[in-house]
Amino acid sequence: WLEFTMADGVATVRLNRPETLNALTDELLLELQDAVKTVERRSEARVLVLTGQGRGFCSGQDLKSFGDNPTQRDIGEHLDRYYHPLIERLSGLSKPSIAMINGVAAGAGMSLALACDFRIAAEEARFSQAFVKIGLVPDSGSSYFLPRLIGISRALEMAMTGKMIDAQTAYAWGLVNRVVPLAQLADETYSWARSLAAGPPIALSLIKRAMWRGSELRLSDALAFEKDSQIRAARTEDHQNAVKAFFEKRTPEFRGQ
Ligand code: LHQ
Repeated sequence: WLEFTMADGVATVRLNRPETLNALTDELLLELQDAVKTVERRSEARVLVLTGQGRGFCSGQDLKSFGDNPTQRDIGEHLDRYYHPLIERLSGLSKPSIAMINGVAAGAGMSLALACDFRIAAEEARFSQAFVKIGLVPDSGSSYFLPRLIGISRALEMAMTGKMIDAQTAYAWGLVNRVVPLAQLADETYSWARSLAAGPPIALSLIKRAMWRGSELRLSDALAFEKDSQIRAARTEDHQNAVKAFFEKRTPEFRGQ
């Protein structure tokens, strides 16, 4: 249910159930997990591009295959088995990942795009936290990634209304890195992907980890780090001269000492 191709150091994983806008079945989710594992393992794969076949990127959980009336326990097991390992592997991939968003991304389909490092969207792309429309809550990482990307207020707006956001709005909100006409989507994505593939793999991997680490420090750790920095800053002549200048009502001159 998906295509895996490799060229110029770029691995492309294409969801391939276009008749359902690439809705996620158990089989497809397991294939996706395997594909991400393969990208992690193969050294010639230096960047991952995730995209969809047809007019959709991904419409989220296949609502037909999931059954009519799942119990809470079923859903918990389902998430544990099919979604969580995938989202952790995708987000934790030691290589850059780009979601090439060719069309609608809804529910867990939007979560997949959020778990990538970059999002490049066609003008036709649309985004919905569709969960609430069927009485559910954001899952597969949406509650983690979305507020970090667009802020809590807009994340709540999307999550509580489920409303469709167009590509331009997604760009304005910082949800996607680029919006391009559909005809240029592949060119734009692969030129970006190839330049990442030519980058220093170890440094890229460390940068990715450092950025997430930085955003995940607990307040107490962040305060301790700030304190160390502040002690160093407060010892400088520049700081002492600036305080003096303040009381003397003149502009300080910073000398880097
Ligand atoms: C679909 C789907 C789909 C099956 C379109 N399934 N067929 C949930 C539950 C349990 C455990 C774990 O996690 C989750 C997480 C989730 O992802 S919950 C959210 C699930 N996704 C949705 O609720 C989105 C449902 N789809 C839609 O709202 C619309 O299809 C969107 C807005 C995505 C696109 O609308 P349109 O462009 O108007 O296309 P369409 O609705 O006509 O869809 C085209 C076909 O695809 C259609 O089939 P048909 O035979 O009539 O041509 C749809 O039935 C089918 N399809 N999404 N998720």
